[in-house]
Amino acid sequence: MNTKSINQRYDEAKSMYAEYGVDTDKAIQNMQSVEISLQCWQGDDVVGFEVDEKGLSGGIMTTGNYPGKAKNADELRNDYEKAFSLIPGKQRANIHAIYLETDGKFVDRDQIELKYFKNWIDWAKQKKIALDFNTSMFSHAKAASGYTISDYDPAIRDFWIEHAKRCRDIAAKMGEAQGKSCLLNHWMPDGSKDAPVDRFARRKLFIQSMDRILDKEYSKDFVLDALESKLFGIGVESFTVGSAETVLGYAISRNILVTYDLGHFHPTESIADKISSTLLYADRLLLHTSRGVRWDSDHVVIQTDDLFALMQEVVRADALSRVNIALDFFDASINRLAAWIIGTRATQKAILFALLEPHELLLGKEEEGDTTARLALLDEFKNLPWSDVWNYYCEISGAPLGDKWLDEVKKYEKDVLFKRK
Ligand SMILES: [Mn+2]
Repeated sequence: MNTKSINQRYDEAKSMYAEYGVDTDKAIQNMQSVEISLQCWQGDDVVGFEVDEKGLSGGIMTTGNYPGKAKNADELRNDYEKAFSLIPGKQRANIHAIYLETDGKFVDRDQIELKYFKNWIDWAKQKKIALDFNTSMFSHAKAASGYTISDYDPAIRDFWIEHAKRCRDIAAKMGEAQGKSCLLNHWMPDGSKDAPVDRFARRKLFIQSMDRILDKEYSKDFVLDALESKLFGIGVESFTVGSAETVLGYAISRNILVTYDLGHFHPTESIADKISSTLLYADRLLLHTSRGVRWDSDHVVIQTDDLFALMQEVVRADALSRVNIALDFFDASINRLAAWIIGTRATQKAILFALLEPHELLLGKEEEGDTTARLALLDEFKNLPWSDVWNYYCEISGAPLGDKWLDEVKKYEKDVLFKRK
């Protein structure tokens, strides 16, 4: 499609939407203020740049061995830049604590400091993007029992509490440096393969430790703490300390954000339905877009009904300004930049689709009790030319249209990724 036909199609879409009372220009304007945080761990299969005493580095379980993954922070940042250039709008970079740069020196998790993230901060400043941050409570000898902040051993708990406190300090300084709050997500894998006899004890330890982590007050202008629940994981099938209820109750009572990950709930449980219920009690939410497939919570997010329903609920609640949105998945079986781009563009499309919904019209039908019209229109509206609005948004943002980004990724793969040792 050339620019002329993109503009022409947009003009037609604009008048079609106007018939239903929707202003497409305004929807695009709203899109421009949405930042999606891209997870660094998709770029290198959650390995990170830690150096242990023997000079080795660890990693979490990923599947796939697609060639060309980033082996150091410079490569990862280059990959990020390429991906950002193929996505409309301005996004953020989401860094895990294990992506520190220590110049070959062993620095344990309870010793991390801001200086090890200086390159990330300088890079973000130069690229005019914001950073988000995450505690890394996995792939470590002190997480071997399956528990971190709810371990029965106080020394283990102290170690991870110190890690998280340092992460908060780093995140607050990142936020201060970028003039925008840094979102710090707290997730820990604590749980067990088989059912414990004392769930209560673990959860009490969990909240006591979290209270110690959050003890120091930081301005929310610098750091926003979020706590993420999970249903289960591999090897943690029967009991997760940070279950949905544990985390929701904690987050609401401590006035921090709760994180809803699309892959962390029962397969038929609607995360969309949680938006309006949670926002009655919380100021803000963090959303992790992902895609659960059977027992895996971390497939690349695509345009599923779940994703569309989630963003519809956010927009219908007029809550775009009350949510932070981040990707959370890792797939080592496909091109890693493509994974970022597919996931971000799918998430953006779901938001744009929601922004283009003829909301007033549907609301009128609902208030009149005309549920027939509500259902009929909701289904018909799926076929309005929202992809013409998307293409126009890509065009004015300087991002590739349709599948054109894939050619760029293939070229980068040939020129850069496949040449990596
Ligand atoms: Mn997540």
